[in-house]
Amino acid sequence: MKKFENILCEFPYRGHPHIALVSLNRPKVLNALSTALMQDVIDCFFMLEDNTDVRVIILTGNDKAFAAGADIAEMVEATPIHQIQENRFRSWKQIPLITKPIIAAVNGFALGGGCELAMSCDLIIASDTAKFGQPEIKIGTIPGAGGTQRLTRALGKSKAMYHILTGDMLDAHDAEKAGLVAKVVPTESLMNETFECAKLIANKAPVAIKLAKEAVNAAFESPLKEGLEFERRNFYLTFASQDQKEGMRAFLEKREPDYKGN
Ligand code: DAK
Repeated sequence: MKKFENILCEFPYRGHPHIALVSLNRPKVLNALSTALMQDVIDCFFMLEDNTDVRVIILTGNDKAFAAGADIAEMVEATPIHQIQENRFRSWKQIPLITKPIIAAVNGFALGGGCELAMSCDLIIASDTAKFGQPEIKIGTIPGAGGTQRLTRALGKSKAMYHILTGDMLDAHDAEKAGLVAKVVPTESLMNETFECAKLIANKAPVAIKLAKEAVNAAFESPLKEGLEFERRNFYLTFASQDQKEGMRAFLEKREPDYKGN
């Protein structure tokens, strides 16, 4: 497994042949998302994407922070022209290219880019001490990696306005009530619960999982009529896979399916 400077990558995770764990690892700065860290994340995601044994990726931080945002020290003197010239944020745009499900396991702060990174994952499991927010307004800027769009879709306009215009954080239970978070669990069981969720996904047919992920994401990017058409095509496509035959036969034969990923 390749070594990265700013993250840890574990595969197989807890001995599971299809689950990988990626941990953000700049604890001294609450996992501030520097350009180098984000490059490591995306390089690692692509490495896992290319490994056909990997079916689910978990992304996490540490006890205090998932990530407290982009690295302010790196941004403070930036000019628009430098940011365009250096294309500093290019790795962010590549996250949607990952076709395997990514679960964010969030402990502590998920702020600014940290909240946006969690929202870029496919689902979020949060510890009961997690705090979400877009505090950019407090430092004279606004969200830049999807916060105004994804938080608004998750919370609705009024709540998103409140959090984005005041910079006030949202606790884990409010985030769950609003649908931003799939599940809130006690801090000490965050990784166990996330692993259980990853196992539930990893033992399904991998092609169907990818097609389902793609179809759910289409709900955010298309009008209903187009989204329904997209879903129908992906549904038909699952019938080209051996795993669909295996899944339905196993049901009728009252046994567990043995998915091969084809
Ligand atoms: N960047 C750099 N350093 C950070 C940091 C950050 N975002 N957050 C925390 N740190 C550092 C602190 O400076 C401190 O360093 P030392 O003083 O020890 O050297 C250390 O981490 C511990 O932090 P604190 O001492 O502040 O810890 P506290 O527990 O007192 O407070 C806190 C925790 C999370 C409330 C506080 O650290 C905080 O408010 N942090 C900043 C949160 C924030 O404003 N985040 C938004 C940043 S802007 C884009 C992509 C992404 C973005 C934009 C565009 N594109 C794709 C275009 C994202 C922008 C942002 O995220």
